[in-house]
Parts: sequence; structure tokens; C-alpha cells
Amino acid sequence: MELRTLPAVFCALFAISYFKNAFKVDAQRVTLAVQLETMQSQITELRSDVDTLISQVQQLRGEAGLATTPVPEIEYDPSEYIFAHCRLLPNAGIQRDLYEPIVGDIDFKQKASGGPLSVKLNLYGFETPNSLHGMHVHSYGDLRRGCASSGGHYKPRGYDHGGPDDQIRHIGDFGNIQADETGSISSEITDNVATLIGKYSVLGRTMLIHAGPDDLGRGGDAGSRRSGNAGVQLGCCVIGLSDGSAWEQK
Ligand SMILES: [Cu+2]
Ligand SMILES: [Zn+2]
Repeated sequence: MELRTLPAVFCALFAISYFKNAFKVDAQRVTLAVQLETMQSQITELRSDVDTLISQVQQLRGEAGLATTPVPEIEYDPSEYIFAHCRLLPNAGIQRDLYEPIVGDIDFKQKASGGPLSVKLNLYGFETPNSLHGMHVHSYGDLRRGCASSGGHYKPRGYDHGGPDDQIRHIGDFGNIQADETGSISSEITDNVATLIGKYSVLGRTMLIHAGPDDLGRGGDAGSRRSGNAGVQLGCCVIGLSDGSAWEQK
């Protein structure tokens, strides 16, 4: 080999190795891009699996009464009152011969700064004079299948069922209400646990009245600890915000 051809040979060798490396890098890049795309689609799939699982868990929690679906925060003037209303109707989800045609209004009033909740009842249509009926807040304001689709007792804190004066009770365990001799109820009660405000607000949830008395968790069985064995769900309604006029009316 002549000396003067050496630089040309070196140049050629260098060019060959450069392009070889460049091709190698390019091929690696293509492989990585394909892997990345595969991983991205796997992540998307996993995300939708997780979403499905979350909604299944949420549904199960709702059925168990452990719903924690947050109520939107509302800014109130703390010096004002908050009012809510609920138009009670017979349970559309049960056989006609099981339900008593109870109807009426349930009104709520509470200071926006907190404190006890006043509940005014004006209900009619109970068939047995002087009968006792369990009354509770159930988890959801969903009445698609009558009262049954409102879920279990609203118990975001997970405690056992109890009476209104018990330390251990659900948020909306109002205990028993009693019909008079004409099958009507006109009364006002005060509760220190149920609230219209904050994280555990009963707004948007269901007020439910049962055919039988609530044993207040003292029945000694699982049903008692879960819901007070108050029997058939006679009637229900969804608690919604209202102005003060409904409260003043009766
Ligand atoms: Cu109930
Ligand atoms: Zn309860």
C-alpha cells in the first residue's frame, strides 16, 4: 500500500464505523420507541382497570352504608340558617299490599355555624294508631328502585347502629317516631349528630321510614347492629336544600 493512500483508507474505515454505530443507535431507538408505546398502552389499560375497581369498591361501600361520597362544600354566612326539605312518598319499590300510603313533609333547620339540627315532621297515612317507626338517613339519594336503591344506613364513620342518644350510632339514626291515634305524626325533634353542614352532611341522601320499630341496636343480632331490625321500608325521600318558607309554613 502506498503511503499516500493511507489517509483515504483511514477516512473510509472511520466512515464505516461511524455509520455502523449510527445505524445501531437508530435501531435501538426504534426498539425503545416500540417498547415505550407498548408500555403506554399498558398504562392506559391499567388505569381503566383501576377506575373499574374504584367504582366497584365505591358501589360495595354504598351497599354496606359506608359511602363517603363527598358533598360539595357550600359557603354559608355563619349567622344564617340552612334549610332543607324532603317530600315523603310511599316506597314505589315494594308490593302494594306491603306499603302503607304514608306521605308528608320533613323539614330541616340548622344554624350555618353548626350546632343541633331541628327536624319537623308532618306525616300522614300510618295504618296502625300509635305505632312506632324507625327513621334513618340512608346513604344515597338514589330512588330508582324505590327506597331500596338508597343503600344502607349512612355510616361514613363505620360505627354500629344505635339510638339517637347513643355515643355509638350512625349519622342519621333518628330512632323511632310515633303515629298518633289518627295515624299522623306532627312533631319536631332535635338531633346533635345529624347535620346539613360539612363532610358528613345528610344533604342529597335519603330519609327513610320503616314499617316497624327500631330496636336501637339492642336486639342482640347482626341485623340489629346493622340497622335496628325496623322492617319493611315504608316510604322515603331525598333531602334537598330549600329556603325557609317550607319550615315556616307548618
Ligand atoms: Cu332505615
Ligand atoms: Zn343506623
